[in-house]
Amino acid sequence: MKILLIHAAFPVTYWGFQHALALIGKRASLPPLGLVTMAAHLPPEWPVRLIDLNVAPLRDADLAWADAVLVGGMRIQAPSMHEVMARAKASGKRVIVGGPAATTSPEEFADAEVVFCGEVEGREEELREAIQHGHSRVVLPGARPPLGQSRVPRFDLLDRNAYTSMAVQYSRGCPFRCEFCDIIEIFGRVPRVKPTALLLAELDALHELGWRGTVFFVDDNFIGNRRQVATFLPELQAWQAARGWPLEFYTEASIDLALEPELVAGMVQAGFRSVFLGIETASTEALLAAQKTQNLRIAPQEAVKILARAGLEVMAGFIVGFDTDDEKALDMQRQFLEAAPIPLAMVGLLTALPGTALWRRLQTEGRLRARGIGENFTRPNFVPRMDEARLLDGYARLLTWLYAPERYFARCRAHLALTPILRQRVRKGGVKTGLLALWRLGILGPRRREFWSLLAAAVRRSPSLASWAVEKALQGEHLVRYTAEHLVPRMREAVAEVRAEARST
Ligand code: B12
Repeated sequence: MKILLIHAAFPVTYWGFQHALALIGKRASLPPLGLVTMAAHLPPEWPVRLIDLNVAPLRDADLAWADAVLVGGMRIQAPSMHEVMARAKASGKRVIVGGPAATTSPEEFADAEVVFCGEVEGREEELREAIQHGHSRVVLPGARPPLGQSRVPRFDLLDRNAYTSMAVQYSRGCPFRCEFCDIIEIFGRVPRVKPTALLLAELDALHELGWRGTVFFVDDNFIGNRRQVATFLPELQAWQAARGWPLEFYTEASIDLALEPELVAGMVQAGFRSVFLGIETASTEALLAAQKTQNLRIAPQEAVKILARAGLEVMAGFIVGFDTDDEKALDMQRQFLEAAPIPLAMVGLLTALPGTALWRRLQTEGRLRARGIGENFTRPNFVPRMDEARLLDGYARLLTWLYAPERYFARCRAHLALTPILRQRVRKGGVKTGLLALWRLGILGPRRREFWSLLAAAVRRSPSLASWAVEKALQGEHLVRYTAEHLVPRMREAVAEVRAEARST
């Protein structure tokens, strides 16, 4: 069987970084790790090709080559997934869909011959059957497999130069029980950890393919199993040291990481340089109601500073639209972010994801909305408690304020003031990226003053921080433009829509 893997296209979003990538000749920030992992579990004699639609278009010749087309993506990629499936079916190919969207919302893929839900590890026979014969339309997940059954992803299938970062996964699952999170529903509350030898073999594979630079550990909570992580980090550090520190890592973790100085030090020593935290809100009331009590174990301002001083830049997610939120809560978000050394602060509207405790509660309360509403980040997909027009208007103002260029660069400088001077290496390709950024942001860009001022401040602290400053300016360019050109105008339309609805009822 000739297998064509297709990673569906993303719309322009905060996380897509499209405005930054275009400046440095890259196509996407991260590769489709799910697809290349799944590919390693296909029969080895089957030829496989991969097209990431965020990197290259799908040509008719690709479809003509394949016997079966396997499509993957998140719910946000669903429009592109349906488009691909229609093309594949029109050329008479069997279509199998899998990955996050198929797993959480199989009913939305009536257009696929087979919807393969859940993880593939240990299910190689089922997967082969599904592709060859397609006996059952929806293949439901079985027990959650131990990660020792996973295989080294087929990184060789990727056009690696098109990405700014590569990705690996050390664990799946998270021990906490936040009401809005679907991770615990999909991957469970007992974090499963990969054997160290397997994870290091994955890094070996990337290294042998010539990858140098950033690698994202896509774990739901990197410290979900602290004991295991504590034994893994020294091995990772030794791996890096033996190869002359070829990689820099970033990951996601719960905020109580800041209460674990040894783990933090271990991460920094192994080459982690930043971490994404779900801070969500400064409102204790909202955190208690959402059962995110781990965030009450340490003041978030304190946690961010501890991590930044240790050498981990904090990226963080924030949520507005909790049932307890009112205008005061939006002000609290602003006050918190005013002083925060968090350049990448991602503020989103609360969304009820299918299968979560939040979804079930809102369903019982009759507050879930029909499909289609709330799927493009501009309205909640449920009836909020706060007056909706005021919530959306407050959210749009918060974003406008947060990603005003002077605010963004002020947060970068706040981080710079805390960060220690750590090992930084100029990477293959780094000089070219730097020069492109200097030209496009520093000479031609609309925010030249902010760019040079951050670069100068960074170099004054240490010349080794120059590449960090360039990276922040690039990311900022996307965040500022996405906010002003895409999200806020759409939010304004959403506010008008809500007001019109209110008038007509
Ligand atoms: C890395 C990541 C990202 C990266 C994207 C990387 C990329 N290029 O795909 C970034 C940071 C950009 C990102 C962004 C977002 N993400 Co994200 N992300 C993840 C994360 C943390 C890891 C994904 C991963 O690589 N997993 C590792 C692989 C090995 O696992 P896997 O994908 O599940 O694949 C396994 C199976 O599903 C299966 N499989 C996978 N594909 C296929 C295909 C076929 C045909 C088959 C048969 C099987 C199969 O095989 C694999 C091995 O078992 C997940 C959480 C998670 N734990 O998965 C969230 C997750 C996928 N993201 C999610 C969301 C919501 C988002 C955002 C929309 C958030 C936002 N509000 O903006 C954005 C949108 C993306 C964008 N660009 O705009 C949701 C998706 C929910 C859903 N049902 O669709 C998840 C599950 C997190 C969550 N809390 O719910 N994300």
